[in-house]
Amino acid sequence: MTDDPPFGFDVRLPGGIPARYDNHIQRRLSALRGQYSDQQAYDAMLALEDTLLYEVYEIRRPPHGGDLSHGVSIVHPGKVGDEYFMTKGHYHAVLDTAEVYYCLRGMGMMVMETPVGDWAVEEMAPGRVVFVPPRWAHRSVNVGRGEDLVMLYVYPADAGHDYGTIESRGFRKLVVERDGKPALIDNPRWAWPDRRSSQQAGGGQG
Ligand code: PAN
Ligand code: ZN
Repeated sequence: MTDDPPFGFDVRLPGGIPARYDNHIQRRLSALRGQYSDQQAYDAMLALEDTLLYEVYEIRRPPHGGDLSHGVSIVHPGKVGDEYFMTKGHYHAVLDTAEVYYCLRGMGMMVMETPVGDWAVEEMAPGRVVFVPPRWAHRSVNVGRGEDLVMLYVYPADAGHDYGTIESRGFRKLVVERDGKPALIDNPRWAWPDRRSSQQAGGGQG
């Protein structure tokens, strides 16, 4: 618990950089190693430049259950092969914590899934809110043409981040460009989390 006084700040468009923030994260292509399905395109792009994919302006709050971390995420436009620029994506370390996103600018997809393999994708456009329920991993994807995807987010300050699960198998669905439009395809690298090992274990029973 802190005794911080209330505060307000502007998020001016089109830039979307909040007038107040505590921390600025920049994530580049090298941070998404292994996440893009077209490895050749990834390697070729990285050889040229470690391109800036997205930025987060964080209003950090102490990890207290009643407090709310928030900020603005900006995913830049572009593709690796035919797969759009996207965030790493994560589960919250405290799995039972939700998040709200509000799209201020651009066109995007929020790709979500649960530890038992349920998945969902919600479109993002200016003025649209997406609610990410507790237990749902989430990744934002910029499907716009040449425009930043700017979103305000709010989540419990004690949620924390678990990146490892997504790093190891990715999301179940990938967002790629097909005939000039975004489309969902299955991620060949993805595998059933728990069932795989239990199927193998039960394989001898016919
Ligand atoms: C967001 C994300 C932000 C960047 O603040 O952290 O969009 O995505 P990655 O953290 O996956 O790199 C959020 O969901 N916080 O919980
Ligand atoms: Zn989150």
